Amino acid sequence: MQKIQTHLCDRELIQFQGKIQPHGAALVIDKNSLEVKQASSTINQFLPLTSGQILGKSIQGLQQYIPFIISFEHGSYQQIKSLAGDCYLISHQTADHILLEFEPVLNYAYSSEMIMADMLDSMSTSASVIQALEAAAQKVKMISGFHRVMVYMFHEDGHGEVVAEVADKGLDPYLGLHYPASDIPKQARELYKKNLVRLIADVNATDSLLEKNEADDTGASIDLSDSVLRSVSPTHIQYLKNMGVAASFSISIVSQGELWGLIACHHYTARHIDYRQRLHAKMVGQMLSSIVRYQVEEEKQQLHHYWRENTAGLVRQMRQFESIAEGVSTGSLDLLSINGAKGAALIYDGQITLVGQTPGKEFLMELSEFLQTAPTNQVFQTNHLSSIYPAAGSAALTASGMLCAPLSTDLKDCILWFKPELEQEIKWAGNPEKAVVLNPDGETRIEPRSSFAIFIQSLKGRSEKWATAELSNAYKLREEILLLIQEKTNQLKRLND
Ligand code: BLA
Repeated sequence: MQKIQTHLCDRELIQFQGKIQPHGAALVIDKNSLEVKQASSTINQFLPLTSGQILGKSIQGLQQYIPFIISFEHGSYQQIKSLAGDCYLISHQTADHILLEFEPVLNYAYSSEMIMADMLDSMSTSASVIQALEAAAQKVKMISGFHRVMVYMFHEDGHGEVVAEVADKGLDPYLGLHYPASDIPKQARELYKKNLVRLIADVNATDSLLEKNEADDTGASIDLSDSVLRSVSPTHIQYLKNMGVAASFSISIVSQGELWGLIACHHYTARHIDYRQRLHAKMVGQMLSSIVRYQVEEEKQQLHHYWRENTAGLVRQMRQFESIAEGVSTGSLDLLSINGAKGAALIYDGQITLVGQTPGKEFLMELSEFLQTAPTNQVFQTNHLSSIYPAAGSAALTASGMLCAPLSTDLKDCILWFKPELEQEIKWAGNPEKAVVLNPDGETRIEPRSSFAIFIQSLKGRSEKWATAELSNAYKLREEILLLIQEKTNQLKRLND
């Protein structure tokens, strides 16, 4: 059920709602005719014209109000005078339209040079990635003035964790809390990879509709992906209200083309920060993205490289020994050199050879018999062995995770690697099983959870997950051992002939 509901979240077309947040105004202009096709009802706060009066006019005819529109370049912005005082005029392009957005300029003291210098300074003095994350959260707090600024990191399965936090005194910390993947659905993550910041200035505000002439067929199909005022999914608004948050601001952290996390900010009253403040926060996010890219990813890459080199080394070493068992257990490299396992067993020709921390041989013989009933003869893994083999519960301490490389089709011969149990307690902000609830009205409406009360899940019998690099090394070693076995059999045959 949870799956179906999550799927419903993923389907909402968040960039095609045809509405904007009411602290600014928007015009949608046809690229060819330069005619105003849509106008938000709030346009009269910035220009002495109502949306009705503006619709159908050529943008060139509005030059007395918007004197400096020379460039409609994607992402360009300029400051102009308007009825609402100084405002930013921000321009974006879609396939057929130009989107012009108006937003008030607010008092804001910092220059981009200052933010940049400050960020570079703390980047160069941060001793660890966590310190860099904290420094970035500090900067965003300074720029935005939000009550709480968090760095929210995604785990491999899509759920997230607050890994750094700067919050005003008196607020309960969210540091260390986990949130289910469905809190930020797929299409939102895709959008956030391209559009790096978003502000929800007031969850209680009524959105302003993009109005159009009746005869017009542009409809709500205008793509507001790049809009800086885009109205936000009602489900997410409800989520923020349930959390007690009145304004939310978030900045993407992207590493190697993937959304690595967000800097997520909360305010407990409505809060508008202006376009330049958001640009500055975006800059901090981009710098943080490069730290993550270079430090976190580099560390991972280096480890994977090390394991890969060791795999090649182990293959060479194996060939220098009389038996495979000796080759993978007695030299300077062994079965534990090629991945993060803490124990390994080679089961070959009825013999068991152990390396590191493993369950006893009796247990392994029984496990081997169970594995012979496995529906595959390919490399496979689990980080929760007792879920497929309940008897493993007793050996969880050493063997919660198992990676198996079969060496014969009946699986009598194989290599097993083990990872120990992670003493893990996950603190969820609300029960993750109830992250999505169906609206009582009908099957197709969904709602976010209403309680964020801490829910402790203790994970027993689970190990750290196996990385793709660990699997590919197991494949490689298996291939080489099969080759070696074949060569030895051939040699033996030649000797006997
Ligand atoms: C969007 N969900 C978001 C965003 C965040 C979160 C940060 C981006 C918008 C923003 O800046 O507010 C989630 N916010 C969090 C989390 C923390 C936080 C985890 O502060 C932790 C501290 N949400 C649900 C369910 C659905 C859902 C059940 O709980 C789906 C039905 C949807 N979340 C949802 C949608 C968006 C979203 C649709 C996109 C909003 C948009 O950009 O229009």
